[in-house]
Amino acid sequence: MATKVDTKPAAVADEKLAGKYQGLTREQLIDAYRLMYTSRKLDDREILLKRQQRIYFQISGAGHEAVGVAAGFALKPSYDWFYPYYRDRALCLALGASPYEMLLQAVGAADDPNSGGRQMPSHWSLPKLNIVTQSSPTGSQILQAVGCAEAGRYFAAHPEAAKKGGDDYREFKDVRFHEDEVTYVSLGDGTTSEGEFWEALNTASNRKLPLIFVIEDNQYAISVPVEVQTPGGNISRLVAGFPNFHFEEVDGTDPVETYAAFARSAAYCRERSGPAFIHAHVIRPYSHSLSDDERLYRPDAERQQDAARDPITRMQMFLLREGILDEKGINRLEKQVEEDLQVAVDQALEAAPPRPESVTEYVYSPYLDPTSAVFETQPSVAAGSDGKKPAPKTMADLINATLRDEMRRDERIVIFGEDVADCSREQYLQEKLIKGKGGVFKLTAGLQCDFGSDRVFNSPLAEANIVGRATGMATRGLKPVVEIQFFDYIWPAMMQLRNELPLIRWRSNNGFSAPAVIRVAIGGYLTGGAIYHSQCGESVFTHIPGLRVVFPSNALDAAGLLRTAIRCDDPVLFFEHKRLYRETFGRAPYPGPDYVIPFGKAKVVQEGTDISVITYGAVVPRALQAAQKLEREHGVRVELIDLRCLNPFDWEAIAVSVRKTNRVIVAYEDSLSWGYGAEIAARIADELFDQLDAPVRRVAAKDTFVAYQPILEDAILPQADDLFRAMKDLAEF
Ligand SMILES: Cc1ncc(C[n+]2csc(CCOP(=O)(O)OP(=O)(O)O)c2C)c(N)n1
Ligand SMILES: [Mg+2]
Repeated sequence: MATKVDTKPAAVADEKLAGKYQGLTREQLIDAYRLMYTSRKLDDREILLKRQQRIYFQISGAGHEAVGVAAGFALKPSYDWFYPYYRDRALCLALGASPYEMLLQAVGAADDPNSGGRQMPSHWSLPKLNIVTQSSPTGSQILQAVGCAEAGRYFAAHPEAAKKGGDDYREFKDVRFHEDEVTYVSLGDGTTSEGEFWEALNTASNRKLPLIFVIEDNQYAISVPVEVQTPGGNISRLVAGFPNFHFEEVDGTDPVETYAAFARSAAYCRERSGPAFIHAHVIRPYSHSLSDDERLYRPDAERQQDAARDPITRMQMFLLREGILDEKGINRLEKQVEEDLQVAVDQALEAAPPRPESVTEYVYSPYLDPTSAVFETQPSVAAGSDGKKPAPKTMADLINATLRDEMRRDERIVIFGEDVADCSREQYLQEKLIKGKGGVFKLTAGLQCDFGSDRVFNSPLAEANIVGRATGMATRGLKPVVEIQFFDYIWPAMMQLRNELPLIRWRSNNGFSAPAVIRVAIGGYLTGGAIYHSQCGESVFTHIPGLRVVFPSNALDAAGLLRTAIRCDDPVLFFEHKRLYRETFGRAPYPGPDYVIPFGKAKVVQEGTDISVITYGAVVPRALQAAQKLEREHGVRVELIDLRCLNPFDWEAIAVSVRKTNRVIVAYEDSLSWGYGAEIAARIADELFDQLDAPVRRVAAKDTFVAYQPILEDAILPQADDLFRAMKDLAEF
């Protein structure tokens, strides 16, 4: 249903009505009521189905129907972009989603176009309509919508970048954009308390993005009233100072007034004047969800006041009063809606459930496997101009060179993060007054100068902002390669990293994907780095399905793996050890612009026959030092394996080595307990038990924090001496 009519005010057929109903025609007003009524009745049907235990969850859009339909009329499906929240049933219907598609999600059917039975009902995701997969954490959609709006604008400025090809992720990522497209994002009044909301306002305002924020203010967040969330009780008053915005505050139970607010806001955004903010006052007549009974915290009088503003009744009265429909017409429309719904319900209840074997589908890209032989290449080292072998470079140099070459090759790459630009005040660069910064570790130095400020720029000091925007951009087909300045400060982005970025593909059943790259400076051994500049913690992230995690120990691997990260079709967390950035160990000449290394392939750093040491990152050079000493002094030959990639990891290489040596140490820099080595040790114990001549040992940091005083730091982090002792012990076991 939901035949979409052209809703541009300029295209109004009946001129006489143009002023009267804010440009909406009689047919549109009838259609609005049909959509609103369908939305409400669909909620009612789902509630019944839940009570009959035929579906497993229900959350309604009741009371929010008018604002949804108004937005749906003012904006364009499959043209504009939508980041709705769970109360936006009427919006999705107005954009063209069918009740049947919604019911398929409620029953958890294989054919559910939103998620294939993976997400709760009202978690909208309809690629054909540009309705982008939503999740359950309140507010995590907002920064992604910012990134989406940025991506649309970027493609408009760089249309060549939208082209397919390139023998990489771009082959599988269709880009669609329109010069004057708008992004819609909605949230509840309670959700305005989330920090990510304010981070999004910041960037939308600063960058004058074509983004409409919609606050559906029903005065409650479950049982918590708006004045507890919002000082003064009115969000419009708080945000009024943000520059560049067009603001609207409306009665969101009135579809005509709300439509006008959306039409003005959309026009403002389409002409690229900046973002818009629509604060719509709505009601919530059905409690928060079926698990909530609002009578426990709202007296009858208050609830009755809300009921008097019910948008369904109001719209019905409006149509009657204006003579647009008479009672018979209303009855006919309602009857038709209910009959259609019955058909949809009957059909949905018959729908087949998903296959249990399908649960691991789309955790990663089904199109491009970064572990495959396609990514096996050899370095191609060009001789210097004097014909001599080029000088070995540091890891920092090669990462910088790789970023530069990839940016040249792929115009979809954008780089942002804290301090990554050469200089935000461009005129200083133009007037050659300064040299430029390019990252606190200088990894991005010169990239802004080479590729321009719309491809390399500073973010606000807000890590969720960085990862959330990157997720939105990657969803649209850009390749953000963003930087988290210190691993120690990745935690504000944890919601995006745990619940969003790596889940986009799986939860949308391959409807969307977000293959962004997050570079993170990690690790200790800094002499003075202390607690908050030395952290590891990689196992927190290897525990997240859907996220590739890479941790190189030397310059050559960093170059090859970073290139694979950029070209691949999955989100990648790329750890760069700060201590290794400029180390003498592991320097290499630049391996050329096409050097890639497959993920999940370990490197045997040195072969041995007596003990296997499985490690990665900054422990590699320390373990090598210990192994060489052990061989010199005791003739013990250690096989040293550098995993390089932590998810996926090279189980085969470990198994081959353990079968050979029958003794194994897993060594890592992070604190011992629950660390990355626990998984490897468990798997060895499980699958290679009969190969072992000694217990599986772990060498790692003490279960404490990394202290400032170098004596303490040495005692806390695993040193070559600790590794030496553990290797010697195990050899003698
Ligand atoms: C980050 C997060 N915290 C808590 C919840 C649980 N929760 C779900 S909805 C909700 C209230 C949301 O209120 P509001 O933003 O006003 O939207 P409304 O439901 O009123 O439309 C809460 C606390 C959640 N989903 N996500
Ligand atoms: Mg609310």
